[in-house]
This record gives sequence, structure tokens and C-alpha cells, in this order.
Amino acid sequence: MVSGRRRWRVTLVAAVVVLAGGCGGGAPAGGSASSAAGSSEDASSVDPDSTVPAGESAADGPPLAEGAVAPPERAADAFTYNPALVPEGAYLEVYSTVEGTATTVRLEVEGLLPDRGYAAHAHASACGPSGDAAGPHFQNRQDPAAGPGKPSTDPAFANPQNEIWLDLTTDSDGNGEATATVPFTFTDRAPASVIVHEAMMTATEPGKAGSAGARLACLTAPFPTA
Ligand SMILES: [Cu+2]
Repeated sequence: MVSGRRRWRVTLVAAVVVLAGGCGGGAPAGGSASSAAGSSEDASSVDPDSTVPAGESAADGPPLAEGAVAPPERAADAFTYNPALVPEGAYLEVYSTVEGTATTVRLEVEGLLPDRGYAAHAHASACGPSGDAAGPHFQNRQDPAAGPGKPSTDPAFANPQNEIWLDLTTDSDGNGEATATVPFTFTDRAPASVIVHEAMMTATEPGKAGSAGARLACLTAPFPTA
């Protein structure tokens, strides 16, 4: 995102060039102004004050939620329930954007175990002292056969078009990301967290669909409703 300060600086440079050009003719002054503005843009593309980390596009916007995980006794919004598999200090970030009738959610992780798959999903409730606090997977169409203590395992409901699955594989530094685009937006209900699971992939077969093993870590992420 172009910061207001940066835009202002570009405007100043253009104004100075126009002034220096004086009455020497509109066209040359205009040409100088645009090339000066261009070089100013180039110089500030590595602006250390930029809020957009290198490698991310301006369209990303700020994360919906982010945090370094800590054990439950010291965590507020970012929890690890298994520091052997999600080390304390690992960083989780969640982004969410709506375009028309589709929602795109991205999970970025840093500091997990290297070269490992982790299943992950958006869950219905906020994180808490234990992994159970986050409740079931968020479903757009809720499985009528599911309920407390009885997770949805029907592939008609527990699938990556009706839920938000963010399974990822880390690189050799333990970093990774996943992006899911689903054909719905949040109306009266929205997810409230993202959970990272022990399984390397989310199961899809009937009776097991949506299963992904123990809950390793949780980031509270208050997705907005419409
Ligand atoms: Cu999950």
C-alpha cells in the first residue's frame, strides 16, 4: 500500500521540478516531473517504514489476526498446545478478503517444524486454554448430523468448499502458507479462530472427512460478519 507520507513526498518532488522548470514549457517540465516521481517511487519501494512486508502485494492489506504462540498459561490469542510440534514463538498470521460472493483466507506460519505437513482449518469459536475451546470447523452449510462431541464427518458437509481448509507444508526453515478460496461469504456466522493440527493432511473419506488429529495450536481470528 502506498502510504500517505510517500504519496506526499512524490507530490513534493513533482512540485519542485515544475517550479525549477519555471516557464520553460509545460511539456518538458511535465516529462521531468513524471520521471522524478518515478525514481522517487523506485527509491521508496524499499522504504523501511513500509507496513507491507517484502514479497507481499499491496492487495493483501493488514492481517485479520497475528501472533506468536505461547503455552496456555501465558497465551492470550495465540496458543500452542504441543510445543514439540508447534514451538513457542512460532508466528501465525491470518488474512481474509471478500471478492463478490467468494472469500479468500490465507494462513502464514513461521517457526514450525521444517519440511512437515500440517492440517489447518478455520474453527467456529475463539481459542482457549485447551484445543477444544475453538469448537468444530466453521461450516457454511451446517451438518445437521453433527453436534457437541460429534464432529461432522460427512463429506457432503466436511469438505473444502463448505469449510475453510488451510493445510500447508513448511519449508526447510519451518515457514509455510496456505490459501483457500470458498464460494461463500460470512453473513450471520463467521469463524473465530484458526487451528493447526497434528495430521499432515485433512482426511476426506466418509466417516473421517475433516479429521486432522490433535489440535496443536490456535490463533483467535475474529472474521467479520456481513
Ligand atoms: Cu481443524
